Amino acid sequence: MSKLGAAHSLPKIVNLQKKVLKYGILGVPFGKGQKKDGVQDGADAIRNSGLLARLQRPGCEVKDYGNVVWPEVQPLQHKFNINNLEHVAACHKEVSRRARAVLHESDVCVALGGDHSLSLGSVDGHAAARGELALLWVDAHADANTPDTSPSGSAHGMPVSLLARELAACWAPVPPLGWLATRLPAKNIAYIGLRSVDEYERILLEKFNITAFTMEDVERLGIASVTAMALQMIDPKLELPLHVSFDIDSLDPLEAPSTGTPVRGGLTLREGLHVMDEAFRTGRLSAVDLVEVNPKIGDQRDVTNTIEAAIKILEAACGHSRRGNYPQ
Ligand SMILES: [Mn+2]
Repeated sequence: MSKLGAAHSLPKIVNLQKKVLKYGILGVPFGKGQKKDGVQDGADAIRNSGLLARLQRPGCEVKDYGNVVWPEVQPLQHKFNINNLEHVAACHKEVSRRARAVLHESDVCVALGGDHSLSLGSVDGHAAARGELALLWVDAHADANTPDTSPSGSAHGMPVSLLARELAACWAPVPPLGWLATRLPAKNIAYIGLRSVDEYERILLEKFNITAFTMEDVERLGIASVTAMALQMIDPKLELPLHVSFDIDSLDPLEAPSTGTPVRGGLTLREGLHVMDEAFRTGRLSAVDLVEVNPKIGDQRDVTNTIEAAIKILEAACGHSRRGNYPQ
């Protein structure tokens, strides 16, 4: 069998790691983009399980920037099918500002959720700091409803439609979200892990030709091919900053049960780790979202398993290799 050093990408990692990479952690204790109590406590629950100490390694410096704090909001009369719109808009405007600031001092911004609506802010802040991005959305769901097509009105099911340039024509301007400047080309977006796609989302993904590897594709092609193709398609010239938005519900509920909208038949933790390992190995990973961990769902064992899975994914984002790392 192959020796440890014979694997294809190992020498490249050594080159990349001549530089010490700085990671900034930003907690987003926000859950009003969905309906279940508890997800707002996800960031602190992950931190309190020893996250920072776990992520540190030679070649990787991790700084905690604390939790995002956003201004009090007044209830808003509006016609949009976005629940808690005033809170969503106020929080993620601040997430955007903070993520941008973190990226001025760090190589990588890690946004810890909180629900997936926070990616409105983290992607916007990332784009403000670094320009055009490639976005890899790892999720059981497409999160691509527009305010008009959303069955629930929950903002965590809408961020992709609100961030994608071509989809902007599909929703009327929402004044409280006027700060949201990012319009990512649809060709820069790919999904991995889909298995619960709403009818109108299906139409939008097809219409705008958004790269989507569902669980069926993972089944047929394997996670290694799917990941390589996704990264290639969103950034064919291998030059763009990479944003990985990782919803813990992409993992199978047997691996990560404490989440608000679990769907059976998902990625194994090993498959999730592979995606993040490869994202790190591009050398262009500059933002990660880890969202939808809800420590109020399930029993203690469920919560522990879910947090542990989240930390393992974040370790991979920090370059912890299952092959072992070299000393600096
Ligand atoms: Mn999601």
